[in-house]
Formats: sequence, structure tokens, C-alpha cells
Amino acid sequence: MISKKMEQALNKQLNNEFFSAYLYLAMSAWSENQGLKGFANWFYVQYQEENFHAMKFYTYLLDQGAEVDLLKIDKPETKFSSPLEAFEKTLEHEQFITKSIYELVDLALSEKDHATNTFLQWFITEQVEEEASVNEIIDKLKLVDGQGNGIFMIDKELGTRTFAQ
Ligand code: OFO
Repeated sequence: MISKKMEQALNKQLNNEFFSAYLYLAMSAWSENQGLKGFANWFYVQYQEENFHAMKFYTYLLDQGAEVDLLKIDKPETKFSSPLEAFEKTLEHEQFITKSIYELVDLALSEKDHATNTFLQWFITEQVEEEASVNEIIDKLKLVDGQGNGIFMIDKELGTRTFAQ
């Protein structure tokens, strides 16, 4: 049993996760149109991961006998000036998500809602990994400084990412 306030906050996060999926799907389509199939693959896997995150919130709400409120998903940005810009926006977005997860944990702690706090711990770990992997790609993109050869190599590497739950 969770509070109404927590129910609302978790539904907002469910929406944030679906928005994340939408944003990365837009980045995947943009990459594909640039001929960057590896980048497109990376963002597509990211899209799959975000749907998986969203469904974790969905299942948790139902497990708690709470209502699932499917809020409107905002339109994401669909055009980017370079792969570096797309990844910098990814990092910015992930930092926003990390902050929103921390706020949920703060709420769970203030309500002594141990079940929700435990549920959220998985996301805390996940956010550390996500920010680290995005930072790593940003470093590489900065290193190659938009040079075709370097972008080609990174594209090849990003093409190997697969979705694992
Ligand atoms: Fe990108 O971790 Fe969920 O939103």
C-alpha cells in the first residue's frame, strides 16, 4: 500500500521513463538518417531500456494496488547538429532522471515507505551506470573532434550494443 502522493509521483516517473524512450527513439531515427547505423543501434537499445524502466514502474504500481495513470508524453527534440550534441543532451537528460529518482527516494524516506525505497534502489545503481557509459562516449567523441575516421570507428563500436535486461 502506497500513499496517494507516492502514487502520483511514481506515475510522473512512469511518464518520464516513457519520455526518455521517445527521446532516444528520436535520436535513433536521426542517427539512421545521418547514415550512422551504429549510433542508431545504440540509441535504439537505449529506447528499449527506457521502455523496460517504464514497465518496472507500471508493474510496481499495480503490485501495490495503485492506479496507473498514463499521462501525455511530450514531443521530444528530433534534430541534432552532431552525434556529440545528441550525447550531450542524453547526459543532460540522464542527470535530470537521476535527480527525479533521488526526489522519489526522499519522498519514500519521508513517508517511511520502505517498499518503495527498496524498489527505487535498482534505479539508483542503473543511473550511475547510464551516466558513466554516456560520459565515456562523450569523451571519445570529443577526442575524435568530428573527424570522419574517428566517428566511423565509434559508430562500429556502438553498433555492437545489445539489449540485456
Ligand atoms: Fe535513462 O534511465 Fe530511465 O530514464
